[in-house]
Amino acid sequence: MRAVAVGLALSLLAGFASAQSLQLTAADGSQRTLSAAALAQMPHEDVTLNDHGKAVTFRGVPVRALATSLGAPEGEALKGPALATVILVTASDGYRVVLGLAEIDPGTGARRAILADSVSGAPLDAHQGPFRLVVDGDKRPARSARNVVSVAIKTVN
Ligand SMILES: Nc1nc2c(c(=O)[nH]1)N[C@H]1C(S)=C(S)[C@@H](COP(=O)(O)O)O[C@H]1N2
Ligand SMILES: [Mo]
Repeated sequence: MRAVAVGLALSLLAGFASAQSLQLTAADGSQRTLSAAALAQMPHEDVTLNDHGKAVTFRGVPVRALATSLGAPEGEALKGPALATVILVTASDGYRVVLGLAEIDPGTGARRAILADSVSGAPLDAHQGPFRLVVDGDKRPARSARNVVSVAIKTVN
């Protein structure tokens, strides 16, 4: 009975820990976990979401910086076959959004996109957090995946 209670407590803790971290997949297929605390230490930028006509400014880590840390090509290397590189963002409910790497590269498409971890100075609530994708300039919030759980670099075949 006691063992069951301890097991239950441990699995609840593990569930909480996984909800507060991101699963990352690098260009070479290797995987690692990034905690919310580690994400919070990375440089942040503000991006405003057009939420059905209402402007809401989020703060988060540029997706380009995450992609760079995962070995995605950058600078002069971002041409030829590298232009088939995409970033797959997946949420806890299975909602998926793909961004083309060149689209968000500052030297190419220069569209700013962040993985937001706060809004108005406060962490994101359970409805949308702990992480939400926010793409600058989108006319509607459809690409703004809430409850993001993983970010993966992929190459389209
Ligand atoms: N995880 C997840 N994110 C999502 C969606 C979803 O179904 N699941 N819907 C998208 C769409 S179509 C919109 S309009 C907004 C809606 O966010 P809201 O429910 O907070 O208004 O979230 C976007 N992000
Ligand atoms: Mo929507």
